Amino acid sequence: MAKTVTFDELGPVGLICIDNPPVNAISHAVRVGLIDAIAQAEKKSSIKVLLIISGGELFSAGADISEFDRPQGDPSFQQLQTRVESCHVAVVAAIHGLALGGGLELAMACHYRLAHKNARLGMPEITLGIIPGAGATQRLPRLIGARAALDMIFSGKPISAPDAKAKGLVDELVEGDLRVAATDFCKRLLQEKRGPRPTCNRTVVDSLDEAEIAAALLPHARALKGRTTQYLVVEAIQASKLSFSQGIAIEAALAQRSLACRESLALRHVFFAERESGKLRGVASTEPPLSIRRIAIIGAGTMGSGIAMAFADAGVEVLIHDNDPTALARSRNIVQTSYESSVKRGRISREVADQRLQGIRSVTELAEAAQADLVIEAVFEDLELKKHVVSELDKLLPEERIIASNTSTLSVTELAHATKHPLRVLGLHFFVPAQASRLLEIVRTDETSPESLEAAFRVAKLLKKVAVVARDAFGFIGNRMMLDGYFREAEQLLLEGATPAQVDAALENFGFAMGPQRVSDLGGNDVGTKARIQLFKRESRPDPYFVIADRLTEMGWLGQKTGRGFYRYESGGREAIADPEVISLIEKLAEERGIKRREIGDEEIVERCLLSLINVGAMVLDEGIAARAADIDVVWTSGYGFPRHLGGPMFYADTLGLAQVLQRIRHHHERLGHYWRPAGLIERLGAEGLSFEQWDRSSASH
Ligand code: 3H9
Repeated sequence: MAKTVTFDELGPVGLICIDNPPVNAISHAVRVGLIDAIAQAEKKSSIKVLLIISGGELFSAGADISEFDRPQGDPSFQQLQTRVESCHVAVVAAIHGLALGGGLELAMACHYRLAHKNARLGMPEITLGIIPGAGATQRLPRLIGARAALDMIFSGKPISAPDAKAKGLVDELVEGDLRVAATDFCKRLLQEKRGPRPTCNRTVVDSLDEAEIAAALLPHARALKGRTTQYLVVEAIQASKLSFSQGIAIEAALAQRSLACRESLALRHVFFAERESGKLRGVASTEPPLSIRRIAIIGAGTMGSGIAMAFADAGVEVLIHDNDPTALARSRNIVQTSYESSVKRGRISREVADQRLQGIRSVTELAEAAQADLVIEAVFEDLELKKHVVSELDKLLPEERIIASNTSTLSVTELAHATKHPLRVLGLHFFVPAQASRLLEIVRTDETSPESLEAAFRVAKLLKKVAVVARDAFGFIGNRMMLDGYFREAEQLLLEGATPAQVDAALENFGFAMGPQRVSDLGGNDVGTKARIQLFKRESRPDPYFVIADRLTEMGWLGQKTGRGFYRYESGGREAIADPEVISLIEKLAEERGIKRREIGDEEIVERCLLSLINVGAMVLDEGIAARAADIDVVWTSGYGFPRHLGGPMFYADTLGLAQVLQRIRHHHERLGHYWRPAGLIERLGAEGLSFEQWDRSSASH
């Protein structure tokens, strides 16, 4: 096995290099290697200073998350940090790329820290539902103060090296070759007779009262809603006022607690699920990968403009095509306004905004768009129109180029059959706003080639989006589950007696970013109605469920954009105000259907909406539309506002236990009728006492 840590002598400097691809995670093997290297160095009287540096593109992404399920063993992180900190010669960490979590904690145990000016340093543990457990809650306050430490740990986001220097986390910034500069720094330490400087010997200069803790939490309140880790972080940081040994013991106990909690299991599940869903499984491309330097978008509507920005933001040249010059002008305006607003908010510089805007070129001839490496059609959601566009593109584009459709409702297979080369056709389902949303559903037909899929994955990587493959079928993964399960049940609950505000509040308290009725009003009830018409037409099945939303559309109560929908909105505002007229309408619709309305509790709302989501999710899995339950979790946590800290609907079902899920679905089936028919997969797994996670594992092994 290749060594993950090497030791070399550069005169008086002992050079310890971590080399554990792909991200230099501090695995058990790395900890052993580091301890060995220090021991080796200490035996040599010629070594007067130690330098810890890493190979590859980053210093370290932190502890090896895949080892969290087992005990740390010897040496533990704490044993390693103590060994580094108590070393009798000075130890210097030289940081490039990223230093995250346990990687930064290792650097904090070193006596000095250098960072390349482009490096970033952060404590992302909270995003995994754990508290930093390798000394950060004790050393970080000693280096940058308790308040700044709290903020950095709550945010989970890395800070820049210059910021880290300003805060006192880094001693010097380096431009150019880090290894050379760090070796020079070590020699300077020797000349200046500066020896070990243990962080643990420092004292924390500031202390935190209740008001300061609340103020530190405030900017992160939304991201941390419903989470428990934040309280453990506060407890650990407060312990930094005690002696170092007392504080570190408290941190260890709290870290252990956080590792075992459900929140952490769920967040770690999503972390690995996202990485797994982004891999092309079971298909092998034989062609060299197509490089994506220029892309064309057909259709300059809101979606087309958003997709154009997503690519321009990634530095790809964009051609945007529309037959209608007015549409192109409107699109230019959308893009310009969006970049203006990013400049005003300080997200990007004016220079970058101008550069991106220039990277998007309007064209009116389809032949010009055909010069692109990949073409995405985003024209109006009309089957005949889309068929015409793809067949024209098929005639113009060389055979190896990919044609993608951004349809959310139509059959990608039918579109593919409108061309002579169905192998190169697939769906790229972007979500609104395309330039900011995280999810990209990649829709494959039975004929889509491995090369086309490979290109789609590269698009996702390029745009930094989370990719999930769905087979072409009604609503793909996300919309199928939403329409046949979650939203359908929300409408039924309204007819049976709940109010829109009650349904939304119950699901928002559960953890959804936004309740279903507020989502409908935001996206436009007409958009939902149109999509359902297309979808149900495609399936040739009736849509008996969305009577309220469809009636609102008929009445022109389309949501926020018209000031009325499931709620009222005053003068273009976004605040959803309960509307008694909507309640009367719901009562009338219920009466027409012979439904006797009753009091419905929040618990019933949450249970029914979630179980119907899970039940349809299991059908999606059984029908092969999604390959893994974990893929469904990725779709729902990254694209549909399902609370990430609950792991996604299928993970959540596993935590409830599938036998229990089955029993409750059967109960609703008996009471509410055919549309609650239990999914065959849940019946099978529930009967055998198995979980979706086990199902994923067993299907991966065949
Ligand atoms: C911690 O440090 C706890 C301590 O306080 C205390 C302990 C007691 N471990 O994301 P990518 C894998 S908690 C294991 O596709 P990118 C990843 O699964 C840790 N594996 O690349 C993937 O593997 P594969 C705190 C890891 O360039 C491969 O590396 N640290 C880890 O888009 C490439 O990853 C974090 O939370 C890890 N720590 O992004 C940082 N990290 O190819 C988590 C990555 O087999 N990591 N892998 O699928 C990240 O944020 C991103 O991976 C990073 C690179 C930004 C580093």
